[in-house]
Amino acid sequence: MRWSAFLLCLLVALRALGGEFGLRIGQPTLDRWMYPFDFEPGNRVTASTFASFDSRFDTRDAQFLLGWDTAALVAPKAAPARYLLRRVRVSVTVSRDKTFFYDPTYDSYVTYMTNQPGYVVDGDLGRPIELYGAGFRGGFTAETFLENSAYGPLNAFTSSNISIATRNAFAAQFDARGELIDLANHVGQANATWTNAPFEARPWAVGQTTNAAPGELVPEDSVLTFELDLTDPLVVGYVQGALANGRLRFFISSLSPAQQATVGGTGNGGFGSYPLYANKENALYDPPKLELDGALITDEDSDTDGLPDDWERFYFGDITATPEADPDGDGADNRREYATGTQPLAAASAFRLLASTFDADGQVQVRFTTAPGRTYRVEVSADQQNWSPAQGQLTYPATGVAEFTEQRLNLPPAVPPFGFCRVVIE
Ligand SMILES: [Ca+2]
Ligand SMILES: [Ca+2]
Ligand SMILES: [Ca+2]
Ligand SMILES: [Ca+2]
Repeated sequence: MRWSAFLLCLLVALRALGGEFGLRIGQPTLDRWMYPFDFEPGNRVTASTFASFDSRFDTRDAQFLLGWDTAALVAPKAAPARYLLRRVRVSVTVSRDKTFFYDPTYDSYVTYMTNQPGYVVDGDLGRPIELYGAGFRGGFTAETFLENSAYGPLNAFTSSNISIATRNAFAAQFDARGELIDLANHVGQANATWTNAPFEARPWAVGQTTNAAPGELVPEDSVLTFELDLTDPLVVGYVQGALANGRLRFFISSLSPAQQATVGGTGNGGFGSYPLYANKENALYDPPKLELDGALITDEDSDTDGLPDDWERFYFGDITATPEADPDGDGADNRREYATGTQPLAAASAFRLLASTFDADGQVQVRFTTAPGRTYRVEVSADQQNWSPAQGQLTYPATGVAEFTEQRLNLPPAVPPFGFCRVVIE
């Protein structure tokens, strides 16, 4: 009794209330094979990912949802920008021997559209296994969607009444507006209810293994490791928001060919060559695993220099950094790097205005770099005294770059066009 009380205290003390954290969670809170015809969701010992080119089904037909609840290990409910990340890594164990070819690099969507214009032959054997964020619909959220929640809106469905793009949880990526979108049908799926144009997916990670060379069949018990792309502020922002929420959710998805005939659709149907992974219910193989290293930044500032201790330690290892210094020589001193959410030891990471122009109609366009966990708004002024918010749209045309276009002119253009704008970072 005494011993267990002590253990409890120790666990509480280990939870990161601030400062560095290093999670090694060898068991997910939930894992779910997200496939329409999984009639025992949450209980299966294996999950697979594959494509269907039958127009009745999502092209990314079988997906694998993974979730880790983190609130017991990293304090939730802080502002998302306070969670700084060094590494986010997910790994899964392959539970069937040599059923798919190892491809460690992304294949463009055009390599799947075998009988459509624009088709390009896949240049390397096999299909990559990809990791993405998780999106929810049908009233579900990361809180409420569980291992055994309903697949979609129908209580009972058959292969003829199920419709595409209706699954309640789906592999998702950020679109140009910075919103999470379902990418189940991005390679040119077409039917009466789905007429969207194809688009490129951008995996947050592609599964890597040392158990096979590219193009070789992957043996049973291989570990596929997904190292998250932390150069994308939107992806980092997703993980930050998940830690603040105490629930981290990812999807594994691949367009590996499934063993079924291609009915008037596109793609390499006909031969099964898809992977199988062990779920946490599987006693024979290691379960999916999360490794997450970072720091939670609290306000504590022992040397009262305006740079929080945790921030200084995260980047410099101690608290001797000064706000005026610019150790990476990018023109942004440490105070500014901290305020704008950029990295003080990386010259490529700094807030920069990349362009500010009037177009032919006198509409303002501003391009600038972005950082994780920050929001941006643009204000305009004729005299640099009175500022008003610009009405317009923020888009993310490239990784780490935002573009603001004013939709309704607040400031009539002078001749020649002249005015001031500023970007406010929150
Ligand atoms: Ca390939
Ligand atoms: Ca300080
Ligand atoms: Ca700097
Ligand atoms: Ca920098």
